Amino acid sequence: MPEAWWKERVFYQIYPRSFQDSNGDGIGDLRGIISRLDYLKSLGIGAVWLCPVYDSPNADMGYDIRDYEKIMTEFGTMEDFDELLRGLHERDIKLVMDLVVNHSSDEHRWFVGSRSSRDDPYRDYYIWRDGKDGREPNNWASFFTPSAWSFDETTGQWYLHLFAEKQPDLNWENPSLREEVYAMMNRWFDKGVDGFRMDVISLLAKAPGLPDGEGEPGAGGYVFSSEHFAFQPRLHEYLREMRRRCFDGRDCMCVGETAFVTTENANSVVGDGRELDLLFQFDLMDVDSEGSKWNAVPFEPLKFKQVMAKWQRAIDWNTLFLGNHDQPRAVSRFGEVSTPELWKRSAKCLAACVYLQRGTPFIYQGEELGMTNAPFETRGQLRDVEELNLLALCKSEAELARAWRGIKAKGRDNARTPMQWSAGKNAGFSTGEPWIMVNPNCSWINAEAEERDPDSILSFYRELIALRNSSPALLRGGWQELLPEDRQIAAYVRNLGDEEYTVLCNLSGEQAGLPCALGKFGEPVLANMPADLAANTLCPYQALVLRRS
Ligand code: ISL
Ligand code: CA
Repeated sequence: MPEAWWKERVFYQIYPRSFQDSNGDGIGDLRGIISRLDYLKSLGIGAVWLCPVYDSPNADMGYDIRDYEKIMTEFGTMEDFDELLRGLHERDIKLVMDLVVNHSSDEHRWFVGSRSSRDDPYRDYYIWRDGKDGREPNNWASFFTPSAWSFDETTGQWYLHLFAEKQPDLNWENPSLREEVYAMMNRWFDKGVDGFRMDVISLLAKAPGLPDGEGEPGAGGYVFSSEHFAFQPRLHEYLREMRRRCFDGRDCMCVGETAFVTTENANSVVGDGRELDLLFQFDLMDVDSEGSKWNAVPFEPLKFKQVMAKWQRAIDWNTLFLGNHDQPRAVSRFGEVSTPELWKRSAKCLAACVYLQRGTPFIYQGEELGMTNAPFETRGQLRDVEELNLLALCKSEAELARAWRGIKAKGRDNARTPMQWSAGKNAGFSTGEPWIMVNPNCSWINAEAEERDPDSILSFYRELIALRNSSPALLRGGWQELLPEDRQIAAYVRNLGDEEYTVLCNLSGEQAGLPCALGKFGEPVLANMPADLAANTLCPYQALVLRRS
C-alpha cells in the first residue's frame, strides 16, 4: 500500500521575497521561482511550501493578507501563479500554499468595514470589546507588541491582535466568516493547489469571555496568555468543519503550524483522518533558548536528541525540519561555523540526523547550501517587525545590548537574506538593490560553487534525498533509538522487513566514543567524511548511515 504523497515526498520551503528576483526591483517574485524550477527538481524534492504570495501591505511580510484571492503586485500576477503551478506539476512537484486565517491585514476589506461602524455587516468578523476602566479589555500580551489590543477611535472599542497591530484576529465564532474562509480555500483547490500550510492554526479559538492571563507579566505589565488562546476546545470543532468542507474527497493535505502543541495534545489533531495531516511543533527550535526566544543558551546535543526522540515516540508521523523563515539558520545555531571544514561537516551532520527520522522532511531555502546567519549591525539593516518592535521597547543601553544579542542569535531576518545563487553581484539574486542585505559570505557559500563540488553541502543534500526517496525503510520503516544516554551521538535505526539502516551522528565538536566498531552496523551508504569501519569513535560532527539487509 503506497502511503499518502505528503509522507513520501520531501518538501522545500520557499520564501518568495528572497528566493529569486526576475525584474531587478530587488524583490524576489513568482517569475524568479519559475526560472529556478529545474534547480528545485534537481534536488529531488517532491513538494513546495510557498510562503504567502497574496496581496499584502507587508507589515509582517505577507502574513498580513489584504486580499486572499489576489497575488501581491510585487510578486507578479495570477497568470504568473498559474504558470508556476503548471511548471511545478509538469515536474511532478506538489504545491502547498501558506494560508493565514487566524488574522488578516487591517487593510482587508472585511476589517475596513468592521472598523467603520458597530453596525457594519463585517463588525463581528473580528474581535471587538469595550475597554475596562479606560484600559484594554484584558491583560493579554501579543507576540509582537506589548498589548494584544488596540483602541479604535471611530467606534470607541478595542480590537484583538495576537500579532502586530496591523494583524487583527478574525472571529472564528462567526459562522459567515468561517464559510467565507472555506469557500476561498475551495477556490484555491479548484485551481489545482495541493494543500495548505495553515499559519498559527492552533490559535483560531479563543477562551470564552477572554479571561485575564495569570502568568508572569512581561513588557508593559501584559501577560502572554496562551492558556486562553492556544488549543481551546472549539478549535477542534473548527478544524473538523474545515476538514469536512475543504479537504474531504480531495487528495490534498493540510499541515498546521500548531504553536504550543505538546506531546500530550498532539494526537488530538493529527493521526489518520484527524483534523490535520501534519503538524509543526517547535520544541526542537526552542532547545537553545531559555525563558524567551531571545535568550539564547549554548546548544546541547543531548537536549536536541531527547526532543526528537520524545516526538518520534509521541505521534505516528512527524514533520522533520531544521529551520524556517521564522528561525535563525540551522548551521549557525546547532552546528559549527568557525572553520569552513566544520561548517560543511556539521551542516551535513544535522541534515542526516534530522531528515532520516520517521516523518516528512521540510527543507528551508538556502539550508541545502549551508547558508548562515547574517552579520546585521545596525537597525537600518533590519526588516522584521518582530525585531524592530523589540528594539523600540528598549529603554537603556543595557537593554539595547541584550536585544541585539538576541537579534543576532535568533532574529528572523537571519533566514530572510537572499538566496545565494552565485558569487556574482547580489549573490545572483537580483540585478537591483535587494530589499534586505545579502550575506557577504555569498563569495564562497553559493549554489554555483556547490554545483561543481561533489563534496559540497548541496551535493550531500541531493544524495540524502535520493537515498530517502529510494528506500522503503527510510520512507516508511519503524524508528528505534540507540544510545539514548550518549551526550554527543544521536543514533537510531530505521527498519522495514529485512532492510535496516543505522544513522549515527556526532552532534558535538569533540571526538565521541562508540560501544563497538562502526562496521558492525553494516555497509556505509551515506557519509560526510571518509569512515574507518574498524574505528569505534566518531570525529566531531561525523555522520554515517549504514545499511544491513
Ligand atoms: O518566530 C516567532 C516569533 O518569535 C514565532 O513565535 C512565530 O511568530 C509563530 O510561530 C507564528 O508564526 C507564524 O505566524 C506569524 C508570522 O509572523 C510568522 O512568519 C508565521 O510563520 C503571524 O502570522
Ligand atoms: Ca522582483
